[in-house]
Amino acid sequence: MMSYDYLFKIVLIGDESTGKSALLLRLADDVFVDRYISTIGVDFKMKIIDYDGKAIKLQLWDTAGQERFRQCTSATYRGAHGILCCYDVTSRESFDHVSNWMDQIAVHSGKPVVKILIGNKCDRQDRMVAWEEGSTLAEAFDAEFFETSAKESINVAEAVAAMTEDMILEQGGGAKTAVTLMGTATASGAQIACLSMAGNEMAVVTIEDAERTTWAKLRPQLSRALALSSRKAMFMLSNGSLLKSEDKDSSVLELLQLAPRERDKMQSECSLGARDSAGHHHPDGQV
Ligand SMILES: Nc1nc2c(ncn2[C@@H]2O[C@H](COP(=O)(O)OP(=O)(O)OP(=O)(O)O)[C@@H](O)[C@H]2O)c(=O)[nH]1
Ligand SMILES: [Mg+2]
Repeated sequence: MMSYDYLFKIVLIGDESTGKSALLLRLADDVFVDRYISTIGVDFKMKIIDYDGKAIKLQLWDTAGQERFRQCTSATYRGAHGILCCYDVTSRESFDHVSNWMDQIAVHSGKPVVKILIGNKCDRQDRMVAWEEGSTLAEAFDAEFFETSAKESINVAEAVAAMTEDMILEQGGGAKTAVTLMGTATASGAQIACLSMAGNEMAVVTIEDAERTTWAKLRPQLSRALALSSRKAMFMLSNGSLLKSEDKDSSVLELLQLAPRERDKMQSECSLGARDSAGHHHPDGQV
């Protein structure tokens, strides 16, 4: 058997037909099946992923969304490190039920658990729930948010990478590395490049409308770069202050501290400092 550094239990929950089994299949076997076969009770798969040079073994529990299985599925929450709570972006009803599912987590999980809200089927044109609605709801439940498509393989691995990062943190691992976020304002928006300590460029995200793009929107886009670079990143603004959760709605321009009229010539830098195991912050990334 392959050895591993971490073992995490992840449970998929949410209304029936939101695509939990499809997400599981995409994650574990990288396939998609169009036919709907409603899950009976609980299904289970194992997957080993590489994260930050470590082998992470994921125990993936796929539960039935149907009401009649509720008692048996809620028993699987116990001992979970992470819970993926899914709705279907084409089903308003499944979105309205998210808060019930979140309440279930609070009742049954029994310890702090990493939660991710998933708006699945984002490939479909007939959506009923806007991205912003999902993002706002996720924040209310202190969960990260991703819109995914199990069908087109969009954001599925990214959501799990973000979850893995948080689960490792929960286990007490402090950040040991840091990356710098370089923001360059352009005439129409902004570009943000993630640079590692060694100076390798890891990701460049172009923002079309920097005034209206918020940090909360940007986070999923940067998560892959962050996942590659550090276990936990603390964002520091150019004036040295830490980015707090209240800042999440600030526009990228504000965060980069660029005055709109100056944005063509100015280059602003905000760095991702590192935190040592005692939680102290190291702006230069040296721990
Ligand atoms: N277009 C599209 N269809 C999807 C996606 N994910 C799942 N589906 C389809 O939606 C239907 C339901 O998917 P499942 O994964 O079985 O749903 P589930 O949440 O496991 O449902 P229960 O097991 O009953 O709780 C199937 O027909 C899937 O093919 C997606 O990302 N995009
Ligand atoms: Mg299923």
